[in-house]
Amino acid sequence: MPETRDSIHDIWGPRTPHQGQWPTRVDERTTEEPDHWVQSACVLCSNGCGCDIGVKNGRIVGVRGRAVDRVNHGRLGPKGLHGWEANNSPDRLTTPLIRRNGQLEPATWDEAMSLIVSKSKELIKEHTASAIGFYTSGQLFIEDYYTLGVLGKAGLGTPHMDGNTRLCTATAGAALKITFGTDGQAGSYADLDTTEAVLLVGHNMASQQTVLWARVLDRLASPNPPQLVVIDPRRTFTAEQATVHLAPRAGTNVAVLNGLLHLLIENGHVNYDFIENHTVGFEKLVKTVGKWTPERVEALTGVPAAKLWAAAEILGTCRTLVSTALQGVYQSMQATAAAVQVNNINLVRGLLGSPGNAILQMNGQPTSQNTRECGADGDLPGFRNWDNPDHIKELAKLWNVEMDKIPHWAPPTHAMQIWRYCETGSIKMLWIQATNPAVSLPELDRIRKILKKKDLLVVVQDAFMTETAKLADVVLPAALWGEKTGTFTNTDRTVHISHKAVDPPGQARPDFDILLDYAQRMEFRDKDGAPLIKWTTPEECFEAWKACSKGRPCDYSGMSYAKLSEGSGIQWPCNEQYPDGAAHLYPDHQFNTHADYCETYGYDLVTGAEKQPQEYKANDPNGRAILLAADYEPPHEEPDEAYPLWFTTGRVVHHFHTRTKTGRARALQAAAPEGFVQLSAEDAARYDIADGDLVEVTSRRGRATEPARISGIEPGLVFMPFHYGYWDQPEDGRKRAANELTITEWDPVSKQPHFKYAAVRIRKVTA
Ligand SMILES: Nc1nc2c(c(=O)[nH]1)N[C@H]1C(S)=C(S)[C@@H](COP(=O)(O)OP(=O)(O)OC[C@H]3O[C@@H](n4cnc5c(=O)[nH]c(N)nc54)[C@H](O)[C@@H]3O)O[C@H]1N2
Ligand SMILES: Nc1nc2c(c(=O)[nH]1)N[C@H]1C(S)=C(S)[C@@H](COP(=O)(O)OP(=O)(O)OC[C@H]3O[C@@H](n4cnc5c(=O)[nH]c(N)nc54)[C@H](O)[C@@H]3O)O[C@H]1N2
Ligand code: SF4
Ligand SMILES: [Mo]
Repeated sequence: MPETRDSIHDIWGPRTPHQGQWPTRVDERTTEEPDHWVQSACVLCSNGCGCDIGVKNGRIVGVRGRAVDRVNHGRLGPKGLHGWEANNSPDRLTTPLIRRNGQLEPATWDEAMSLIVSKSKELIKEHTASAIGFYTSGQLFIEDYYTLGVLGKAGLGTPHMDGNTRLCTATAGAALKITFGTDGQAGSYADLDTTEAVLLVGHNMASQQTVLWARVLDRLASPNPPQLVVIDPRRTFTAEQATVHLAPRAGTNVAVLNGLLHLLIENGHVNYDFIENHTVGFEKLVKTVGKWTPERVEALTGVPAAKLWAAAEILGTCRTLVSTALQGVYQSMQATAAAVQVNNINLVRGLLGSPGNAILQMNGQPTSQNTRECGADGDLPGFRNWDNPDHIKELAKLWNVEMDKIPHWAPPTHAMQIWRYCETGSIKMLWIQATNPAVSLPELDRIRKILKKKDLLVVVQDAFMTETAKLADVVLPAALWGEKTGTFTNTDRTVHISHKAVDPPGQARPDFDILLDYAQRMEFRDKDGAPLIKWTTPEECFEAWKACSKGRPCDYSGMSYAKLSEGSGIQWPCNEQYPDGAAHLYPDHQFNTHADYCETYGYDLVTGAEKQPQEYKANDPNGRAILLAADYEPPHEEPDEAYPLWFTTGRVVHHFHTRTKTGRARALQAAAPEGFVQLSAEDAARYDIADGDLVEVTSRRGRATEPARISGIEPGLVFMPFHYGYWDQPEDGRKRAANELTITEWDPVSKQPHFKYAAVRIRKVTA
């Protein structure tokens, strides 16, 4: 059976050095010869690699990278090549389940949907739709999100809808809005093909977007390699390749980035023309970063002054620069404040909007961009501004409903607050879709308690019996990728279509069908009494979404299912001006900050308070980018005598999140069968811990026990991957999930929780 390469051991595959045009290499892995191939793209990270699904006798038997795809030029990584095996797992949910007398029992679709609908109607009657909350995902399709967004906002009228994207890319969205006026990535992956320098902040690209990293490795192997600056407290695969690796103390990103900005300005490595003509806020930035001399940065962060200088020299002298940020920024202290400083580095140098220049406030999940675009989270569809009545009016017109039906009297409720309302009892029905909060949210003991509450009806829509589904009142079996048709958008605005290749198992149904069924049974109407949801197929929904997006930055109006199926990935905006999509936003350095167009009127970075529209309009940036300064703030919980170590969490290359898929792909699970506690050699010696010893980690919120792994990490810091929940719990029954330990706190602006810091203590349990 063709397996073109061993991606489990050789993660990135053989080098194809390049400069300017990344060569094609088609990776394929099938377990049987397919009788046909179906066009799709991978959904196991935000990279969105184009692939074809191999089908034999109605079953998925493998995948093959699409040579013509603009994202991956044929390549696939270990998750992409193996993850599909989960579709065929015998563990798939095949029938709805309803909890009766404490037990989840098989039920018909009609019983399950009737129960959800009668509960919804009862709650609306007694408490208004505000008693209903949705906790959705970054892993569904555009068609699902848009349907959900419309039925939630114009059907039910509940403000309580957000996704696990709050844990993932809320900060990416916030940072882009704050600097450029609206969400949307200012650059393309292709910029990596020519750029002179790459800055990766809190982003372990080598493990987390393996195919994108292959693109970087191929540049590094070329005669004209880019310089690489990596900021990460751990010596990751990514950091190993760095020209300069800054390893700051966890939680000190703002100090390091301010130190870099200070050196850029002090050394005159800034583009004053650009700053003067295309930005606002430079003076305040100069003042704020001026305090962050290399010596002061070193004292606070542990980054040697000479290394900061070396990094600033690269960032200050390169003629093109691609900067990225991910969870080491978004889930760490001062998330939005730090992410915005990454934007500021490119801005003060004027490196934006042209080949080789990009700011990628990375996404993580395959479709989290779409949760934000379609308004299935705390955003409005089409990057509209909840505080701008004209934007609400546009939506009301589009959906043919009264303006007041659409909640806009306060910011949409963010996920952490939704969970709080469930805890306090004002939300009485929580519909969870394509996410596994009983493993992925902070402070799991609290989350389990909430899910078990008698006065909260929990609906879980998933393909597997997850830790969360086990605690649900109603379980809806969902079709997975490959079993349904839809579209989605990767980090660099590339939209792919994924066609249905096989039927879902048993009675499992596509999420789209489940949502339409709910809308129909709820009898949602527009203001003329016609059905609110006017589409019955994914393609019709895509057409409706195109109309909603037209004229907004994420303009899909020039795309169609046919066009997406002919090629292999189209970037938005795609419209009359850009019929084949645009590689760069802001080529003319005109940004989306006009008061009547922008997605936010801004925030106070320290308190998170949203600014008043009048305040923004009085100083309308009118198309200039906003250089927002932020000073360093110490964290609330710091190591002390009782909990003397820092704790941080993240990922490994072979697993995706709570492993519902990768844990069911034989070779991936075999490559990383269990979690670990990563320690520095210094700390291991101090606590008399050897590699492989079982170590108990305790925080103020819980404990978890895993084997020690002694390797490249800053002393004083302990790392655990968060992949290991309980569905395949080892015999000993010990608590092992990293999120037993994490803290219920979030960034004031983006409301993204702090998975990357907590104070802990450790002890050896057994050798
Ligand atoms: N293999 C694999 N790939 C994935 C995923 C997966 O689960 N597995 N998930 C996808 C998703 S949804 C996401 S969001 C992305 C996440 O991708 P990444 O953000 O790259 O992954 P993480 O491991 O969460 O965190 C990145 C790094 O942040 C560092 N870090 C921790 N604290 C700090 C800090 O204070 N400052 C700095 N500068 N760095 C810090 C950690 O050491 C870690 O190496 O990956 C996507 N790709
Ligand atoms: N400690 C710590 N915690 C973290 C993080 C961290 O770095 N550290 N990272 C956070 C981040 S960035 C993320 S993105 C989250 C991820 O956390 P989760 O979203 O909880 O993780 P997944 O395991 O991807 O859960 C997705 C679920 O959707 C199901 N599913 C997949 N496809 C479909 C579909 O098409 N339809 C339906 N209905 N279901 C489907 C899967 O079976 C799975 O149960 O975790 C967050 N939690
Ligand atoms: S890099 Fe991401 S999208 Fe590409 S194959 Fe790997 S998991 Fe899939
Ligand atoms: Mo994520």
